[in-house]
Amino acid sequence: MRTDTGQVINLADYQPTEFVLERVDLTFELDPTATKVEARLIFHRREGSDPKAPLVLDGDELVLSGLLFDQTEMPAEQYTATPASLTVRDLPASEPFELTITTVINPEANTQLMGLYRTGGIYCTQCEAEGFRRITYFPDRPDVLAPYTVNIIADKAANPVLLSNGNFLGGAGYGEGKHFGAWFDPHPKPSYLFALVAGDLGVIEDTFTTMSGREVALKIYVEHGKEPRAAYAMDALKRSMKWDEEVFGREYDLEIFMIVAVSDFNMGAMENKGLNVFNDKYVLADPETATDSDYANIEAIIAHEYFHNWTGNRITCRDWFQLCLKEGLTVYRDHEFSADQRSRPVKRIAEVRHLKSEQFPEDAGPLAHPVRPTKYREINNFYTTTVYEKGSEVTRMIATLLGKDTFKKGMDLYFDRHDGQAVTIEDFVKCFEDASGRNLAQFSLWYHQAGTPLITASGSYDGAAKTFSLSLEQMIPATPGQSEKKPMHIPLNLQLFAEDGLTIAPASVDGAEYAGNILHLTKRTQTVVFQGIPSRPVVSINRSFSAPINLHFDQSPADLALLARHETDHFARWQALTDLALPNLLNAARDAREGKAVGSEATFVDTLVAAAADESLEPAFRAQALALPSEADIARELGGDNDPDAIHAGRQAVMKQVADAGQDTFLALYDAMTTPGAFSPDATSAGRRALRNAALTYLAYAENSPARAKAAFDAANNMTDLLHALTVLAHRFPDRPEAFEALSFFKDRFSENALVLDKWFSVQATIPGAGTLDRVKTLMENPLFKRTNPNRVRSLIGTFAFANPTGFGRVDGAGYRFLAHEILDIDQRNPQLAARILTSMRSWRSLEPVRQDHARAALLEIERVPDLSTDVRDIVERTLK
Ligand code: 0A1
Ligand code: ZN
Repeated sequence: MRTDTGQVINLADYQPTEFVLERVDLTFELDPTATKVEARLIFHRREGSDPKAPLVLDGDELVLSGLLFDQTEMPAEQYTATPASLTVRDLPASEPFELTITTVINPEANTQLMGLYRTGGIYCTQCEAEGFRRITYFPDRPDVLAPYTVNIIADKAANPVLLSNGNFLGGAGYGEGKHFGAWFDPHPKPSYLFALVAGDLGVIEDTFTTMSGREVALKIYVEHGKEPRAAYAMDALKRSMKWDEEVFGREYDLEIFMIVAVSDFNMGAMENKGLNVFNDKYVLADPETATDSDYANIEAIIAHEYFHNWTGNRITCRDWFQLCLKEGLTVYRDHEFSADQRSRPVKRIAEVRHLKSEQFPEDAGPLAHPVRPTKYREINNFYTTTVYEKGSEVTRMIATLLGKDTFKKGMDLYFDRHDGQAVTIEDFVKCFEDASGRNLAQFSLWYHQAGTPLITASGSYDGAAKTFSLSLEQMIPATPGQSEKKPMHIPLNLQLFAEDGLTIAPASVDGAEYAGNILHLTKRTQTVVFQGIPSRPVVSINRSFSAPINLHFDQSPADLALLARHETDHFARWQALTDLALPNLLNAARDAREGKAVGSEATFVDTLVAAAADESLEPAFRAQALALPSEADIARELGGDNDPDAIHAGRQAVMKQVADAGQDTFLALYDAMTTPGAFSPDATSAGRRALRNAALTYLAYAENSPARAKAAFDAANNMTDLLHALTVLAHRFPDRPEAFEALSFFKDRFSENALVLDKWFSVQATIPGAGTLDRVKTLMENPLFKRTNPNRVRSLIGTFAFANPTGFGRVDGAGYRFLAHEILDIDQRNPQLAARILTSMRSWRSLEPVRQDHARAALLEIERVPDLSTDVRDIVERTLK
């Protein structure tokens, strides 16, 4: 394990390499414990660079077993090799030279899952961000681009499939029982996009004809027997390829596009050129084993990785500080794809829910960092929701500010200008400035200032003057390393409504640029005056969530109810319903803490139940409306001194009140929202299932009995319904035999399916209450719990820590101590996984004092350990700061 070096990398220190890499030729002789890697690298010294400078290559736990210079052995005094670097001196001043580097690595022993490792009997690589240096010594940084040739030699019976990036050159037998395959990738790429896969795999095949008429072979490799479960992924891939041509004008650029699904993977998936490697969770699906949200995730992640071919691969990052250049943009692209494939407002609601529940807490806590950071200690810890999701929101704001056509012009310019390059955020933004003629300097603060802006708004209507004044103030909270913030350029989609629900168009607007519904907020405080307003308006601010901000705007329940009924933007309708719900949930948490009875406002309850029954609204929207803000959402809104038990009790009470008030509606929906006929994962059917299941949740509160959920469990013919019924039983009636029996039936039925077993672990990890910790510990003793499988570890330990506020956050601190213990154990094998799960502690300072003390003690227990990985050391120290 690479333990902490404590080195901080600064953006300001960026320098191009001294040497230019021209070509890479790799030969792998695969062996489970001793794979020989021969890397032939052709370099020349960069023009104008120091003619005496040595060549320094990166390594990580490497042992050099041979070094040739232009095919002859290199004298020992000319180089120094350590596990972490290879330094070569006295190299030619200008002419190209070839180094042949031989290393021997042990894939079987690679439990970090970075570099070349083994999973389910196959060889697989993961090189982003700095995994290639675990394979061979290399200038392992994203601004070193070269074409690669890859030769793979392996035992033929065990590894009939030999894959790498690019186009297949050919293969043949290679001595006794062995064979080889050769691949060439003509597109210069950085090492983080290298991939190799070898083993015995099943495959499904298809083709795609590109916009210029080229036929591309499409292959998805899975474990034998799982081929039928890859069909949906293939369909999503073809739709992604088509969409990228139609919407972004991007055509695929190799003869073949491959996806491999593996069961041990640290993240969701990886966009290696021409050879995407996926966590099998995001490839495999069938109605019996995958939920509607699994299908939606597969569609989104297949698209995301495919879209990286242009945004990430053809144009890549100059350095890792620019990670959002590829990630923020590609998330934006996959969001737009899903919005086009499904319901745009429902997709937007889901995105914003995710952003608020994951990114907002990150931005408000000790791990807050800018979308484009300026320093890091461990780059693996920067694959964050800030870089991804807030990065996507920043791209979305550029599109909002410029308008669709100009945004498209800017994107086209970006693809033209920077194809084949490794670039920066400044290069990206410049394309939009050039395409639009707009100065985006102030807007760029979104990349550089961390923290979620808070906008406080207040309005006043002058009936005599027929004007409506809106005062807006922006405040960007202090974040680690950034105490002072400048005002930002914030695009607010805004619309005025009359009391009858119709839109009002102002005659003119003073005090801010306002065009196409977008109000440009640029100053710390700004008063905007809308002229020619015939009656007191109801204002809808930040429609479609045009800016990722917190908004404080005191609106009466009656005004919110009007927006919930009449807003033409359905995202804003959902927002109004949420704004109606929130004060009730906050009060309920306060009342529960003080032992008072909880009561909900009639306007809120009635409006919510009416929305649920409103047949003019799509079912998926109604299901989103019924899913009240989560306990984590409530905690975030409360802001501090949080007591998870009180938040839970308060929310339960509100759920019960809504359930009682809407019982007839929920019964009617439960009966009506069936999906007869064969299962289809399409958005409309999924929406009906979501609404029916939301009704079931409320009915369990109203009826206070497991009977209906038990019947639903028995009748379910797809995983969405089955898992929902199981969750209702386990979470609402954990001590009843119905719950126990359903859990045991579920486990027996799916004991052979790892992805479904993950769900079984997660359902139990999220049972509310202090008793769940013991349940989690017992589950860890179950032979089905596999410590070496990241999905399994996340499904039990990760889910418990991230998604069970009352169980994990029990008042005696045992949950935090348990986590500390497990993090130290996981860190021994897989630092990335350990560090990621540890980020579940990011909001510890917003707990009430007793829990805070326990949380701090648990963090200190981790910090005290001397041989932590860099990954965990970095997270624990920043979390404690
Ligand atoms: N670039 C990938 C995410 C990714 C990052 C690091 C990894 O290392 C374990 C793996 C994948 C994406 O955005 O999909
Ligand atoms: Zn990505």
